[in-house]
Amino acid sequence: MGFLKNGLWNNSLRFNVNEEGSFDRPNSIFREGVSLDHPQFKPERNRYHLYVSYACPWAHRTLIMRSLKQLESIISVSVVMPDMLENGWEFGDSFENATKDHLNQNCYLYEVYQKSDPTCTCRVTVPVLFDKYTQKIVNNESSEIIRIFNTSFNLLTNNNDDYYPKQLRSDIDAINEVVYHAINNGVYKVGFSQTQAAYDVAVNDLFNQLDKLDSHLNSCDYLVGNQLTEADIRLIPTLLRFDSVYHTHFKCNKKQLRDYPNLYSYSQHLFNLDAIKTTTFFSHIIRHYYYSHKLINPYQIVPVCPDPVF
Ligand SMILES: N[C@@H](CCC(=O)N[C@@H](CS)C(=O)NCC(=O)O)C(=O)O
Repeated sequence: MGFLKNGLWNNSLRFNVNEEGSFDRPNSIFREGVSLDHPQFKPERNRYHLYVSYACPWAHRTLIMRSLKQLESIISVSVVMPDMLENGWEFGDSFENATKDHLNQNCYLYEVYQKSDPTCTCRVTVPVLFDKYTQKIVNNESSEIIRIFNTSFNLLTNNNDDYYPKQLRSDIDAINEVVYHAINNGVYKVGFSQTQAAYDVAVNDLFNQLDKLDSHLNSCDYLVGNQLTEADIRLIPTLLRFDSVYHTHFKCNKKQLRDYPNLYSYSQHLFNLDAIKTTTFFSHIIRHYYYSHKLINPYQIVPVCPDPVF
């Protein structure tokens, strides 16, 4: 772990917490779009590169959308190694399915950030959408990268599937808001809490929301509108990681996913979609979490996990 300060790498074990001891996720700083109207970033074949970790739930949603929208031949990908230690995310191919940085031949992801902005002060996170022409990061916020993938390259792919359709937007926005705070970011708030009070609040929010979603899914197959939408694509990466890592490593252990009948069958159904199955790598997930957070697992012990259910 670590961060960039004025363009220089600082090694640090710490993550941001507020005065109450609750995890505070910093905002992503690169927030451009890709469109015909954009002054710089136009939709073009082979122009953009996606940096991901197979362990990371935020990166996972971008990989799912890239696959659903048939962007594999238009947007290339590099996959970091699962361990995120003194130098942050590293490139290499010594762990199965991880890759070197074929684009810029960097050793570390922070070098991609330095190339884009040599004086930036920020955390060095995945996913990153990088422009090969200008050598700039276009966007490092997953919720925006999936919107870019949903529409910006339609003219090149002729894939007009819409995972954020106009008539469902307000329902999708509403569920995204709750799922982000209580579940996607919620598991991190539980796991990185530094006071009992912060933990109690976050863990209650998490399981209250999972209870509600389990009831909601009693009568439908998808979160919104009985079709696969962005809301499902944002939730499923967290659910797939739940029993293997969040339950034990982040102390989200009131229940496992398999204890929720509807959420569990919903997760199995989604996992069996090609775009989700082919982008899920449990070996990266398990290795990353138990190895990379030395503050909460200093001896990097990988516990016996329940058998994977997917
Ligand atoms: N808001 C960002 C969050 C991305 C994020 O926090 N990714 C984690 C991996 S799961 C990361 O790279 N963390 C490195 C760090 O914070 O130093 C997004 O959704 O894209």
